[in-house]
Amino acid sequence: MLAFYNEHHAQHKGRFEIFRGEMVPCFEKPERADMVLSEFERRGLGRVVTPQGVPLVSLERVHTPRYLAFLRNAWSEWLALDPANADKDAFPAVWPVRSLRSDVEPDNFCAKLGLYSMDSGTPLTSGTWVAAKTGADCAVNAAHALRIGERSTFALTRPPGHHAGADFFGGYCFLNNAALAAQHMLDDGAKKVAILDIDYHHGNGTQSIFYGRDDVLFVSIHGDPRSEYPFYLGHADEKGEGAGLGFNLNLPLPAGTDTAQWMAALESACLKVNMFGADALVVSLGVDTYIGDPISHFKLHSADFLRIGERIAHLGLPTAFIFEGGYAVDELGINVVNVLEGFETAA
Ligand code: Q9C
Ligand code: ZN
Repeated sequence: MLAFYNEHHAQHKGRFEIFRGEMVPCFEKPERADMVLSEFERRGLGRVVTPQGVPLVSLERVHTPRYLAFLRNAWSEWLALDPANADKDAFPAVWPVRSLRSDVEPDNFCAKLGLYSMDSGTPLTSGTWVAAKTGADCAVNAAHALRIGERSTFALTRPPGHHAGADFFGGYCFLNNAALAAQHMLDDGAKKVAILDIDYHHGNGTQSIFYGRDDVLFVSIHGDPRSEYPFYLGHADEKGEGAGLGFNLNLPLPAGTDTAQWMAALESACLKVNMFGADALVVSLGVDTYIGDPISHFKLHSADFLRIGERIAHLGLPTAFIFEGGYAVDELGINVVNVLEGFETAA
């Protein structure tokens, strides 16, 4: 398996996130990618390379130009408000909810932060743009490598991507790496691409980006949004719209879901992917389904991740794994690399 490593990931390093009225250290931290890289290398799963930079037009296939301009310029606009902001992360504090207008871009930077975000748990920092852009490079390179004959690739990057929409950040995500990978393969001549999202949280950004389309199948297994982030999307009745009707499958599961229940959902997910007849598969690989995860409520064990990788391999598709969530840092490398090794062993 060929891994594309984001060597700039640590430039995105949030200080705190707001959690139940308190500032707590960020769960989404640089050590996460370090753990995965060292375990990937320790097990000798494959080559680790640096991605080629992709042009901004590739990002515009998924994200709006005005959102990308906002992200690129965000830190300098934040500093322009007050030079003392250099030691503070930027957080949104106001949002254009129902009845307010989101079609007019405000000049005020705090207002822009709200327009282009979905929550206050995702700090924007001095290195966010560089880290997110290099992460998108990893994802597009991982997709391209499949097109030129690799069986499996891995975008080893953070911050994650699946909560980011066409024009907003949130859920620790800024650029939707999985969507960028899928779109790149279509632009390169693939007819159909399936995305399987196994992160604990519903991939609301990925779903919304492809909701009206029949060339991308989105299938997600996740904590029921009635009780779990992102709360406002991810229900079982969301099946796609227009041409996309039937090309979106959500499999929400209750808190406390164990290995047997989760693997049964994976079976349904794989059946749907099989029937779609994709040319390639993108896996949003989050391991926050682990029993020891500090912010999630499923009960998968480390050994289960090997079986998950094996099952995905049996789909028989060129597969790009994109790293998403997983916050039990000590076990993170083992859990992620177990999926990859399970895949490689069975492929
Ligand atoms: N303090 C991903 O796994 N808030 N994002 C949780 C815990 C957001 C998770 C609150 C969780 C987002 C990619
Ligand atoms: Zn997650």
